[in-house]
Amino acid sequence: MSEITGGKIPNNVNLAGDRKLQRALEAWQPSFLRWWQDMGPAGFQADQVFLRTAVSVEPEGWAHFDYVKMPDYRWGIFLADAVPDRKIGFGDHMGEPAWQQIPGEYRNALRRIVVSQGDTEPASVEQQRLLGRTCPSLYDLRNLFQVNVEEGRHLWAMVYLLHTYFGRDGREEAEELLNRRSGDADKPRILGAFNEPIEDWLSFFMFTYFTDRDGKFQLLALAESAFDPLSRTTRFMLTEEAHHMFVGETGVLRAVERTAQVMRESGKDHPDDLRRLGVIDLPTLQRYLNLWYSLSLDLFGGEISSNAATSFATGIKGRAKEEDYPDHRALTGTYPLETVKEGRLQREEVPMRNAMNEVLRDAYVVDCQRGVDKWNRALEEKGLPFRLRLPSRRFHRQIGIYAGAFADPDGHLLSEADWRARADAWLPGPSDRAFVRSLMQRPIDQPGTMAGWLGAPRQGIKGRPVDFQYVRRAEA
Ligand code: BYC
Ligand code: FE
Ligand code: FE
Repeated sequence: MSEITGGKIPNNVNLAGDRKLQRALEAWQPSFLRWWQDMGPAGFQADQVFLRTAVSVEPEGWAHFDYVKMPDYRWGIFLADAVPDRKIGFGDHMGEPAWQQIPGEYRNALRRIVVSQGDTEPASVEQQRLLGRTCPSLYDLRNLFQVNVEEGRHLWAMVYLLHTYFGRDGREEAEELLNRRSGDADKPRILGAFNEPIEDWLSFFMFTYFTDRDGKFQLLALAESAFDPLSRTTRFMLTEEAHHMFVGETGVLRAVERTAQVMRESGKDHPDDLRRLGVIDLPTLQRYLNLWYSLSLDLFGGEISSNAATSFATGIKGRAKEEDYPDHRALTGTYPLETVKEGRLQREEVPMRNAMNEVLRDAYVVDCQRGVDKWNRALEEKGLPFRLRLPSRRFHRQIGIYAGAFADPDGHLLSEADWRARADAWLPGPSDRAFVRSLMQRPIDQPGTMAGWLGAPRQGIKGRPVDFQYVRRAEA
């Protein structure tokens, strides 16, 4: 059963029963709030936002919806209910009791993973901090802030683990999580995609579709962890994550629908004509998709990884939905990979444990395709022949075996010169970005009104209508 104790930090971990830990987290809290004021959504901290707050882990009723000023949001610490007598489900320790404390020999490896996970959460808030100024509707503005406050809570989730289980090192890492900055030359965030700018709402929707979905799969893999507090923490984080991906999927869908509608009404399909009509042409949507998909593929790490093998062997990190796999030790068998040797593709059999990053990426790719299919159904319904698609996983990679190669979206290898000559057709260039930004010059802040490039959502939030006042401006 979960129970919420009052006090400064809402939680179901009986913080009041551990005064030392409670003091340490209460000392970190002002630093977090300072970071939120400096790096959280710029210009909206005094406004009342209709937000969901996690208040327990009960499947029915874990969330409370109401107006709140973001700095007053109740960021809490919640672990999913314990599974009684939970056993380790994979790797060399399979069948042994799950760990309630960290075995000393695995401390560094676990800390690295918790820190990498924790680092992405504030990074995404930093990346998105200026978007409110150009929101396409109040409904979307509210969704942006919902995502932002929950990424803030995910940071709390990892800081709880660092403070509780990693001693002084953990406390230092918790401070550092507030000191790195997305895109900073000297103190960047740890993983690649979290240093890329998100300057427009199309990027935001692509990010929440593709990059938050990396979050889903990493969290699913960590939910299998032998380290039980990590498993319980990530299981509850996944509950919130679903909404972030919904924001991305429906955001891209609404952009596609609006463009398709204008294409039908005007009978035009040339990008220049559509741009003049104020909507995002489909090839530009495809280029943004190519960018955020490839950046997100990189987040899974190298295809061949001894780190991944060690994480699996030790029980630190499993596969998504480990119970669906027949063999939980993965000591036999290989994974067939197409590697690049001297500019050519070549098949290589990799020991299964060393391919665990790729196994997780496979599950991710399948999940990504589902939304793309929905976007394409919207085009089909309008009788339009254009189809969006996921590029090859060899395209535009910066991590792993394809990092030095140059592949087109079909996965064919090219010379660097050929690739560069054609990259403008595949990835957003300066003129694409300038055009997309030109559609987003000011906030659309009348309830129910949508920017011209974006369709209306099917329904509002928590039974409220689409034209509900989701954000009440302080000065209005
Ligand atoms: N950028 O063996 P390798 C989310 C490093 S998203 C820069 O290939 P390994 C969210 C790697 O650290 C989910 N560096 O990979 C979404 C290693 O460094 P060292 C985030 C990278 O170790 C939206 C070296 O390259 N959670 O929650 O298996 C909004 C070789 O490593 C990158 C996690 O990622 C990269 N992309 O690591 C908000 C889970 N990739 O050891 C939130 C935690 C690899 O040589 N992290 N490197 O210094 C992990 O499980 C693993 O560390 C990785 C793969 C998935 C990152
Ligand atoms: Fe998150
Ligand atoms: Fe998220």
